[in-house]
Amino acid sequence: MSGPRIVVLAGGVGAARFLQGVLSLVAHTDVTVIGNVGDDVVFGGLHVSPDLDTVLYTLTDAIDEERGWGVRDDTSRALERSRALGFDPWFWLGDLDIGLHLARTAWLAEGSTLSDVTSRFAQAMGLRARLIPCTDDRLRTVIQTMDGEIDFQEYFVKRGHRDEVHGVRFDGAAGTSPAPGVLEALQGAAAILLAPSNPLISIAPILAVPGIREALEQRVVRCVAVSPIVAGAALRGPAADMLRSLGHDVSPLGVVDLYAGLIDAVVIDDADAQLAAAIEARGVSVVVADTIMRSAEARRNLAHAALQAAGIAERT
Ligand code: FO1
Repeated sequence: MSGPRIVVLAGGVGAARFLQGVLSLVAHTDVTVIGNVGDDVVFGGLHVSPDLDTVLYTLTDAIDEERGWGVRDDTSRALERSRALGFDPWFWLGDLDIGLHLARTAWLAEGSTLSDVTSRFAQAMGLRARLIPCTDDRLRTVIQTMDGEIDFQEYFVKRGHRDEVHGVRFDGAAGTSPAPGVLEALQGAAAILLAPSNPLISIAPILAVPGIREALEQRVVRCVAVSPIVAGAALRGPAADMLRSLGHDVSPLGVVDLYAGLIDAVVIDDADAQLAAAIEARGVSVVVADTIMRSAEARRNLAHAALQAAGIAERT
């Protein structure tokens, strides 16, 4: 029996952990995940889709939990060989992970779309939730710094996200279309959730695909965001520094402002409870919860808070 359909806009690690919570509460086949592709990279000729893969590996229990990305217990023999040959493997790809990128790269070269390839992986790996890239077209996040424009993974991994960010651009976004099923999922949803991902580099690229932001603006169901900012800091990654350097408030308030017109409610951490009144003054209702997601129980509780804010009663 199918229940209310839930659509989640998702980045990488935080989103994947939140999705584990969602899938512990609702039927997997009722969930559609729309994933970010702005941080995709072609490395050593292989097409890597870090955010899609992080969701796929996490939800199929293959993830390296400690790092939050890549395959658990993976080895690095291929990269060691490449280094011995004089290549600089600055982007770490484990041997098992490389197997997936080989298949993706080959199938894309044969003319398959990224969403076809993603659904083949999902099926082969036993993922029953639907995972769709936001677009099948080329969209790349570019970071503007003092040294000029830098590709996302070069900024994030090679340069250790140390550059001050002066701007973010989604190269190619204007010419993209939503992947098949994206708009239909949004239009048929009983609730839409924005995962606790970086609003500037994980959710914004998804919203930059023409049609997706408009679908959210025209929603007839509730849309709930989970703040990735807690007590003035990001749970992971450069979100706090980026918000600051781009002139946004480094708090759930800054996140809510970035989502103006797109959300009806936000889940904020207990540590930020004092911001509830200021957020509600902007017409966005607030649910206060533990958003840290240390354990399976915490992920489930956070998902429960978001679903409740969305007006969804779970079946379990
Ligand atoms: N993050 C790193 O900090 N260093 C890496 O070498 C690295 C490699 C990598 C390979 C595959 C993959 O799926 C993710 C990988 N990540 C790595 C994480 C990735 O750069 C980020 O988590 C996301 O792009 C940010 O959302």
